[in-house]
Amino acid sequence: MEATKNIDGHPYTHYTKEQLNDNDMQDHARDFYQWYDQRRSIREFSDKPVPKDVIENILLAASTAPSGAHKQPWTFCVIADPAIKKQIREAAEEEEKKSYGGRMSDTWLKDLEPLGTDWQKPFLEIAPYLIIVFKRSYEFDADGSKHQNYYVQESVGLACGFLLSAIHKAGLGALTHTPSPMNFLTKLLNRPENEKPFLLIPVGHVAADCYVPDIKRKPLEDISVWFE
Ligand code: IYR
Repeated sequence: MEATKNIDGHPYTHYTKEQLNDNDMQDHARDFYQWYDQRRSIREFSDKPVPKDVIENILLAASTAPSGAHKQPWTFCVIADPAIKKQIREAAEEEEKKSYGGRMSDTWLKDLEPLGTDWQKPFLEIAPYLIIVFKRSYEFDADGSKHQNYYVQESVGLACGFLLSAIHKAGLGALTHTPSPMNFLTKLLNRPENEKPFLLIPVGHVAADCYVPDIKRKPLEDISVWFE
């Protein structure tokens, strides 16, 4: 067995994966679900510092997500600077004030009531890190022409899922925050025109006195249809 191979003029590397017996597989799948089920979106963060290399590894884990034609169409901006966090909070609250004050429909506001959200976003200054995920719709080729990326929404969504998993694994909490519209982040962080903000994710330790809504996840029969 060769470790590497050339197929149709392209390099390939041999890939193996540990096979589990059915018992171990059942244990792993159940344990993973039960561990995942403990993840919650939080809005109450501790300001306790988090080592920088933890965030670096969380980003590396996110970047292992599959992406259309392996274009990896994401950029993660990491904000620890209190002055920038303050600017982000102020700009986000300005948008949210307008959203909660009339831009969101009554049905939407009613749907949010059990989550207890409002226009105020103190966690944007309290959480030690803000990760702002940008999607890259296209790239600039060396000659300056544009090269479209593929399935950008799906790819970046997957990377964000991986990111949230890595945050959970590190014992930290996060919120998938979507101040709307988010284009103030492009300006504030001086991002190039091919990047658009996708999600704003505060990351940090869960506050000692944190409460989350007592909401339930849908049971398997409501989320799956089986054709056997
Ligand atoms: N972006 C607002 C409103 C909001 C919208 C949804 I959908 C949520 O699940 C939660 C909040 C905010 O972040 O408050």
